[in-house]
Amino acid sequence: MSVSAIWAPFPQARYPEPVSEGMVAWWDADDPSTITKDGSDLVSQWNDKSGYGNNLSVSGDSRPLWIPATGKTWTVIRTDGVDDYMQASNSDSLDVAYLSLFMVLKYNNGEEWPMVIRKAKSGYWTGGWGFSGPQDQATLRFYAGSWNVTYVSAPTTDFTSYAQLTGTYDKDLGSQNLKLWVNSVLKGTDDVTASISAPSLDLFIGDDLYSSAPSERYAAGVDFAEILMYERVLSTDEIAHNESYLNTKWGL
Ligand SMILES: [Ca+2]
Repeated sequence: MSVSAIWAPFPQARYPEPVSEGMVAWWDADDPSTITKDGSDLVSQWNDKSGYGNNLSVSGDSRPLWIPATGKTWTVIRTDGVDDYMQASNSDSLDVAYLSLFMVLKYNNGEEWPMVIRKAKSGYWTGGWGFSGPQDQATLRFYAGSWNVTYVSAPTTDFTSYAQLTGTYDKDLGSQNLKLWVNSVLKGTDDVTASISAPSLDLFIGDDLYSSAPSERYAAGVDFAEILMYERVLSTDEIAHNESYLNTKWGL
């Protein structure tokens, strides 16, 4: 028996694992074992790999589309920018006081005030944290506390190709509590000390349900590749590790 025959059944790791300490959600669109879809590739569930069971789900016309691997990208989950979203029920683990967020995504289209990811505190505009756009969609904002007051912006054109973003929020810093990097370049900081803990509302990607009618929702058409969420602020070395993991994995 040849060496290759002995080892062939064992899959080789393609990249190192992300930091695990403090991870409360891990959605990986390139892991088919986490995705439930129908024969039309409409996704009804996208499971969390953190161990906390913060699974995303949705039904009916709001199901996003699973996109098979093409070119340098792996498989991704695409919200249509019309009515697609996914929702993770509120949980103790998602109710964070500190935050590190890593995402790989591409922005395709959306409505005014497109909402990419959000964990609101009370009412869809209020409190919590998220990554969303203003009315003109010229920028996308990583915000904490208040979507229209305390945020760091990046041009939406940063995300018209696949990009990696890192956002951190440390409520205990005296200033520069909120930071956003895109492709490892710091886009800015903001001073905010508001609580982002969200005792009651669910986490959403692609859109949310906290407005009165579908016509008043804020859909974002996004190719979601991977999302990592932590309940603590990762160190500089840990951030570099996760960015290297994501950039290597997704060919950025
Ligand atoms: Ca749809």
